[in-house]
Amino acid sequence: TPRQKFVCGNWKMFKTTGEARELVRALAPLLQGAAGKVQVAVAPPFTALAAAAEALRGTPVELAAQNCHFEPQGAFTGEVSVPMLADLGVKHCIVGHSERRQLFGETDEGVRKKAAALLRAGLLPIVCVGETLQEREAGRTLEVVSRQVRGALEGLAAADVARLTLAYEPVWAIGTGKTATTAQAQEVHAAARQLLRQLFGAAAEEVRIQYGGSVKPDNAAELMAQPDVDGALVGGASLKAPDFSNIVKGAL
Ligand code: G2H
Repeated sequence: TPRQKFVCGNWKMFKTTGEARELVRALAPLLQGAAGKVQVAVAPPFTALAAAAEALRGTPVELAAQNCHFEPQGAFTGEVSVPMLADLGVKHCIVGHSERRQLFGETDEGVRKKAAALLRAGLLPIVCVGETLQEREAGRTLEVVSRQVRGALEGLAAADVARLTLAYEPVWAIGTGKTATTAQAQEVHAAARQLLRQLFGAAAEEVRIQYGGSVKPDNAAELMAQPDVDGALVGGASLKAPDFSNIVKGAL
């Protein structure tokens, strides 16, 4: 399948505007060769999006946000809408990250509304799913991931689903230094794609499925060599330009 690999850096709650500019400037030259063959994006916090957009101008690296609200505007104190993100040049948006699900009460239904709002506006959702350690140990991984995929995507048109990215991030591998083995990742990615085939037919072949959870320069290439691992969502290692660029090169 000719799915282009897609690597996105999730900066989480790190980097002021000045630090964001600095990181983008360090990153751009390192990625010259690879971006173009691999789709690359960075997701700074809201406050650094404008500065990052400016620093990214003229580079092949794309801009992503980490969250959004599903209404275009309104009395939603503290929230940021999809049109506001589009206005800054944001192309992708992470939705349903496990930190948002666990720490901020985000539900499958909320994730679905956000994904739909992004697609309506022409932005591209990166929809995160993944099981906890307790769920994995209880043998419930595929059941949990299926519920999350259905919950986030059911009701969407196949043509829209084809444009989005799914990110499989086992919660026990996030920021812990524990990475899923390539076999563990491939098993879940293949099951997720099979479910997408059932729900959306041929569109499933176009959906990129990223792996996330302690992706590092030394495990990225092997993970992304799996047939259903189409890229990576990178947290900690995306905050250092050489590490992130080496991860991107692992997709080549
Ligand atoms: C998972 C990942 C990025 P890290 O949250 O989304 O973070 O690579 O630090 O485990």
